[in-house]
Amino acid sequence: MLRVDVITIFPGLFGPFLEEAFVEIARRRGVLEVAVHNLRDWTVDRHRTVDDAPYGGGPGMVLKPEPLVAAIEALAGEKGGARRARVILFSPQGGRLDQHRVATLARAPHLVLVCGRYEGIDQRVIEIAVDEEISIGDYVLSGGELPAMALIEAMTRLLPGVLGNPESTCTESFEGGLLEGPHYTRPASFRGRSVPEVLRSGDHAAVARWRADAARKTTRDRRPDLPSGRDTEDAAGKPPKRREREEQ
Ligand code: 4FV
Repeated sequence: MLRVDVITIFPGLFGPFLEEAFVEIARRRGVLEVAVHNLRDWTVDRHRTVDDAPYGGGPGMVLKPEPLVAAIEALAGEKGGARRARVILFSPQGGRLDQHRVATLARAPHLVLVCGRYEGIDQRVIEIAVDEEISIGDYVLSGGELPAMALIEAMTRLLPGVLGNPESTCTESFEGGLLEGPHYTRPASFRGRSVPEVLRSGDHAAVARWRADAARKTTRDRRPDLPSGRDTEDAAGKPPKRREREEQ
């Protein structure tokens, strides 16, 4: 069972996300537990203040250390001490989230996800209470709530008994480092475009070869940066077109 505690100043953002689709199924089947906490519950002043102006001046506000550290230690325990959970902060400074990291975190079994807001959080919170910073991409969001949902969604797909056919996670993008090739379903012809014959042949070996080829080609063409996007010969053993082009 995976337990996830989320710390945010906008708990309402998570409502529908937790009540729909695979996340709802995983919670109902008892393989996922998600508790969303309002950071303001750890403030001590009557204005429930969570932010303040940045030292050194400049635009925007910064999340204060006291409520954040109090919330994290209440939910995860003290860093280094009897810590009960792995504490993750989402920020552009974090390590890039990928399928491999998702698979590791899905086995946690207890995560505390810290959702920043404003310009960010006081650096001392990271030093005192955060185990890992994660980025979901090189763009700036207004908060860590969507990254938290992205991680929960990605982990949920890997939890036992959630996806109808566990087989499907094995052939997914990034499994084996390859992107998936194209998908087709009925009708066999649409606006004059037909489905590749081999996919309707019933010849499972030929279909598997076609799909492996298509996955390599898609990875080579779309994500040559991926390890498996480089120097993968296609089934005919022809070296990737790109290298040929370069060699010209
Ligand atoms: C982000 C990202 C991100 C930065 C300041 C929230 C915002 C604000 N998190 N991947 N990209 N966070 O832009 O994870 O606090």
